[in-house]
Amino acid sequence: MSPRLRIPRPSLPPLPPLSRLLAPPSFSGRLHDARTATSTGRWLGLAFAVCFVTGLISHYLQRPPDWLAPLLPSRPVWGYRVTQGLHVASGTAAVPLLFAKLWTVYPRLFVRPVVRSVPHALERLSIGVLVAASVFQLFTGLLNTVQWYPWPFSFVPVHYAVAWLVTGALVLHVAVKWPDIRLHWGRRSPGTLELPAADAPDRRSLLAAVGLAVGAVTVTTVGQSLTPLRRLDLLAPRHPDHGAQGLPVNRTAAAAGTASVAVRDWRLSVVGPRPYELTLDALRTLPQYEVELPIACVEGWSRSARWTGVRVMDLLERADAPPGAWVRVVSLERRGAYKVMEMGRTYARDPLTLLALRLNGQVLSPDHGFPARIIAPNRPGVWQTKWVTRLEVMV
Ligand SMILES: Nc1nc2c(c(=O)[nH]1)N[C@H]1C(S)=C(S)[C@@H](COP(=O)(O)O)O[C@H]1N2
Ligand SMILES: [Mo]
Repeated sequence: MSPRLRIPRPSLPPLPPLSRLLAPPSFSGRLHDARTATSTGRWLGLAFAVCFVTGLISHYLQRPPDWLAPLLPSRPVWGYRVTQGLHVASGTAAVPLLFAKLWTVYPRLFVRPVVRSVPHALERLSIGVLVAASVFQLFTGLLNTVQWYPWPFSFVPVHYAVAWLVTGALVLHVAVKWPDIRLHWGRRSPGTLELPAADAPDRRSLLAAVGLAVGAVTVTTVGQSLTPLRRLDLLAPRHPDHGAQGLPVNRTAAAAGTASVAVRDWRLSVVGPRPYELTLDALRTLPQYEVELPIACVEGWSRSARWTGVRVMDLLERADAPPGAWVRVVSLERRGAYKVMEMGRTYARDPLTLLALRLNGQVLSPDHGFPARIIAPNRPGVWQTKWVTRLEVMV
């Protein structure tokens, strides 16, 4: 008789009792405590504050109410470059910070009872709003920097509205948590004193890792606007050096449908008290000025260039525009959000504001707005209108 082959029966580990499966998980250690939450929270709060303030600046420079439009400053010329560079950099840095903060506090999801009282319910609700709005804001903002809009709503107004939602919920959150924040802010918070020695490196490692992640995303993207660091710009969607004539392009002439403009037929028309028209050759015979100004795109990239052309103030004077006049600039582009641009009198009268014909010493390429484009100091890139065909004097 042959020996019986013994096949071991596969054995599964015993299931834990159902009561344990349904019980909320328990968290020990210091990585989920109030002190770690305060440490990550203050950096996230700083990033959100910078993002909100620079976002408001961007909003009011782009869509000023009527009373504000004439007051917007055209100096410093690099102002919008700095504020918008900071906006996109702080928003990008907020992504790893938000991950860290949510990971630190997620055990709070398992707090039982779910609701203790009406104020407790309201507080949890406000945190739900804060988390949802923050995740939405950073996610859609990041996709906007790569000009990808996989949603049915218009980005700018939604981004603006949700910014207020995030900020309101954040102010409420800080107010509610103020006693905790105060307790755990300083180095010698009670948390530190009670801390078992073995746990201390843990928290430091977590914060160091978060700092490293923030540093890494910042250093590999910030070169898109901070051009001395552009060699390190590995992850930003635009590189300041890549593009026709050494300048990135957001909307090409082909996309705008202006590639086939017949230059022979092109005229600049200036509508005002004394209207007139100029051919491109006639524009070239007017006094030309050269300025060094950046294009600072709302999506975060920015690049300085040398522009040559006719001063807008000279063109307005020729049309007998009164000193307080503002200007409406119309592009050849048939459709598109940036076909028509309005320019307050501070920009219109600024000697640096040009109807540019040349870029870095060469005739404008079609993608940069041939035959003529606007370049003005301290303005969002979206209002540096390309393929200009008409200036309308407004009073
Ligand atoms: N007519 C018109 N002008 C426009 C745009 C446009 O879509 N249409 N895009 C604007 C945007 S968003 C930016 S950032 C700058 C970019 O200029 P560039 O392509 O010459 O770098 O042009 C601006 N001028
Ligand atoms: Mo832009």
